[in-house]
Amino acid sequence: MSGSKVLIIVGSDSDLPLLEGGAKVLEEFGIPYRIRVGSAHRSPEHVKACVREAEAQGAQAIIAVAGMAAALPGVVASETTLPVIGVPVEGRSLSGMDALFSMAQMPQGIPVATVAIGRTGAVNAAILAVQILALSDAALREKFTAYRAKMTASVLEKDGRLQGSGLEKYLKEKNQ
Ligand code: RP5
Repeated sequence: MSGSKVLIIVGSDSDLPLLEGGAKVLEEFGIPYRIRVGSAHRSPEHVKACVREAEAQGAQAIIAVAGMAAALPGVVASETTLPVIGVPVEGRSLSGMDALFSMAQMPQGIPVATVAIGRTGAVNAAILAVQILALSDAALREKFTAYRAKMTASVLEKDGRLQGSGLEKYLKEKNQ
């Protein structure tokens, strides 16, 4: 999509189900994004082309999602000066630790902002992208501040209810 502010690139279409929550966050903030499939190992030239295209279209952050020997975020980071956020995928073995270390243990000079493994990481990656975009967008910054305030209010509301009802009733109502 022309004008996408965030590129999300996944190492395989098997990573796509993970993206739901993160994509929802970007939509909530009205941020145009594009999702591409491109493997650092299986289609390196295509990955480079995706990065070039995203830069040309004005992307300001890239979210790279990959599992196993997850070279994708590092390779993307080496191809661009845009900030790259890496989401480790919980693969079929090693519980995603392989991907986590591949992203977090980048050599000095080419960082990948690595978030949590799996769906939570995908949501946090999207939130981080919003924060990056908000640096140069006052209206977005305001929206993000309201989002945070809503989160805080929700915790306070839960605590208030717990104080009022006690543990047993609270859990019963929560599980209904
Ligand atoms: C990684 O290998 C991908 O990001 C994916 O998480 C994993 C497995 O890929 P498939 O074999 O499912 O295509 O490169």
